Amino acid sequence: MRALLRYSIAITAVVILGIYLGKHCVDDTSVPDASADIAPSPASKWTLNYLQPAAKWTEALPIGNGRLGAMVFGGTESEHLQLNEDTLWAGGPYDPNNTNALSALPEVRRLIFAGQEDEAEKLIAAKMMAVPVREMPYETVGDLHLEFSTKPGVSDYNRQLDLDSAIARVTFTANGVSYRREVYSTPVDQVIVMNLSASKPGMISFTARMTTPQKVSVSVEDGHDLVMSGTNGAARGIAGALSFQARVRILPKGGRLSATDDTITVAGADSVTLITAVVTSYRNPNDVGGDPGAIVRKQVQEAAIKNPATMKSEHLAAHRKLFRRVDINLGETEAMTLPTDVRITRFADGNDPQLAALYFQFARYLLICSSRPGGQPANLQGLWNESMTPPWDGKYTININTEMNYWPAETCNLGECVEPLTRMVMEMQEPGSRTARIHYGARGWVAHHNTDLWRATAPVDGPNSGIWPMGGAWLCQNLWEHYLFTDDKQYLSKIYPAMKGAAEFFLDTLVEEPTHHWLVTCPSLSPENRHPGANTSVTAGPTMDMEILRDLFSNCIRASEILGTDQEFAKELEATRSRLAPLQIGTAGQLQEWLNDWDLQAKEIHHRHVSHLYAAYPSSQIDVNTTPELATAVKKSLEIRGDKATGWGTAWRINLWARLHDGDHAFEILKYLLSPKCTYPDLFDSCPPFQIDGNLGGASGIAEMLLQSQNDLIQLLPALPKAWPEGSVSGLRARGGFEISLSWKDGRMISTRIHSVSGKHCKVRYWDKTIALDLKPGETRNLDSSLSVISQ
Ligand code: FUC
Repeated sequence: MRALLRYSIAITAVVILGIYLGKHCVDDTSVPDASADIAPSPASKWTLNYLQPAAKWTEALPIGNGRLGAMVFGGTESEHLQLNEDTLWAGGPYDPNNTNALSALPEVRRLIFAGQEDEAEKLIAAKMMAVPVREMPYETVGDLHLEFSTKPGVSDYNRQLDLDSAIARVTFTANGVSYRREVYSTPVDQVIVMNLSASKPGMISFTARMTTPQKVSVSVEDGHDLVMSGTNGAARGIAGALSFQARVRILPKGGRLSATDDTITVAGADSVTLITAVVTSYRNPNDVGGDPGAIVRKQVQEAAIKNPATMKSEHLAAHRKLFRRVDINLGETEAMTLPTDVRITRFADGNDPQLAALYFQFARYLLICSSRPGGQPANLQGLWNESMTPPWDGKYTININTEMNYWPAETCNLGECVEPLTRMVMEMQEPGSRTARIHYGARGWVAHHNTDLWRATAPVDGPNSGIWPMGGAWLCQNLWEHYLFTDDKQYLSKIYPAMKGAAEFFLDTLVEEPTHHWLVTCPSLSPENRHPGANTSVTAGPTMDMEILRDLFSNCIRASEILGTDQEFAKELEATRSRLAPLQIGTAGQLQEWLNDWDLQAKEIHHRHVSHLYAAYPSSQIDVNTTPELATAVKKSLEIRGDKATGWGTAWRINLWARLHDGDHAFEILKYLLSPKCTYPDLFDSCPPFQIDGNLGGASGIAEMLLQSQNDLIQLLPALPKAWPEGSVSGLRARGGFEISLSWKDGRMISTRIHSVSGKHCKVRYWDKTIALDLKPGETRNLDSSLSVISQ
């Protein structure tokens, strides 16, 4: 308790200092060499703080440059960096399509329409699933350990993750010596840099070694490089085809270096820098012929001779270019002075609005660190995974999780981070067209509910989750959103072929259901919810499929107009769209999840997925302004489903309640998301176990509470909860190419700034007042709470 009090006083002082510095010094990118500076950094409001080292992985702190990541444990007697590289997955290029699938398709459809979905499920399991039936897992690189000769007797311990500089820090005192450690993964030089320093010369001694569950050999080169070379694992009969290398260069100032076959010891150094590079031989899903040894040697060599201050300032600049675009203040209280793990346990008490702001910025940090242009998209765990067999293989689950990862990308001004997702969709077209042809005899391309590094697209895991042909179509919606936010026609012409191919698949595979003669998908399912028809999820025309198709077709039609192409195709889509099964309101007043009104009899009435509510979020087909009756049905469905779910299921509900303009309800759910039930001590989302989607979906929900821009209307503070009476946010993005900053007091907007990045016309609404604005790209307007234009 006394330690806590001492910490509180210290942090209060540094927070005040931090706020002061934040206001008065704009940038500190010209920082001197960190190894020379051992004073603890002032804790800024964007810092995660702890009073003890991480005892387990979900207490360690994530760093990453989009491709190369680490979890930093911050021990005093040892340091542990668990390493990840985003292309280190099991297996190699493979073709999982099942040549038996097509011949089984007519019978599967017949059984489903005859109400024998359980029989259909058996046939699907026997004939239509991928071979192998599971995809490849994402794997850990391994671990770098430093064992220090520091003995017990440590005081003033502090461990931080500074989101604004993307640096993990550890400071403590032992036997009269102050120690400081900084670790960051730089997107500029593609290496992880660790600086160790001490207040007295000659006080840093440790032995470095690497461990891993991978097949590797570890050696020491030139007395200062620890080199781990290996090959990835085989999985499910697919041989490992990747090689990889991790190289750690140890650069002491003062002291001595000595080595064994596989360890390096530093004795009595004044300071030490470690530079770690990891690369695999992956080039693209069909090419694994890279030379990781040559690349890591070059990366380490170049980083080792670079001026350390330059390396750090370039890292800070690259990170802050993205991170500093958005600022947010939801209110600040004394609770900010507590360690982050303690704050999570108390958030529901209602006295710590700043933790919601920190959670929001942490999600933006995670997206920046796990999804930078040129790398792989953020997977189920973003970039961070300690296992060879992570939960759900750490893959891309595209029946919600991957899409959710990118929900905050546009609203929270991180549009560049969508590039890896766009590239993944581009790469999925070719394998997806094989799956379309082999499994369905169709044109275009299709992906089911998962994909991996190799871009597998066939149905996996089992019929109850796998036989869902909408994964590619939903991903196209994320890409379309990027177009809506940027108005970038060049981008649109790049993604249009993927949208068109996704739509073509459905033109060839939609079938008429026998009762109403609506066009439906079959076989399919409402992600992963068993219906009471036959205690299986296998069905025809679930509501979500129809909603995704309405978006896909409408977007293609719109794109064909904008790009001046494919008029005939657009007409065909229009005709098909009008025959899709409509949205239906069930007897309980709810939006029906299936063609039949089964919702209230479903076994898992509180199911984590709220797939049929896709139309209200992330889509905007259902909107409180334009379709109030359907919005009421969505509300009813949400009430039936309940507020609590897995981490990501909870986050989805926040976005939905925000879209229903019920900020207080959204906030109540946020309290649950930001409690130990759904959040680990390091702020990682707990599904459980760890999945990054809840973090990213949660941030998106907070953004939706403050600003919405669907259906050509920018709405200011549409779902502001009473818990945040005063605050401000800057840099949020709105569809059409606008950037919005606003502030509020006593629950009312007091000022808003609209900046046109590329947009021209917009309609802005606050409460019941709406105005139309015409802006030139680059122009900024200020509005007050009456929505008067107060300056231009
Ligand atoms: C979906 C969800 C699970 C889990 C998995 C990764 O299948 O239904 O809860 O999040 O993805």
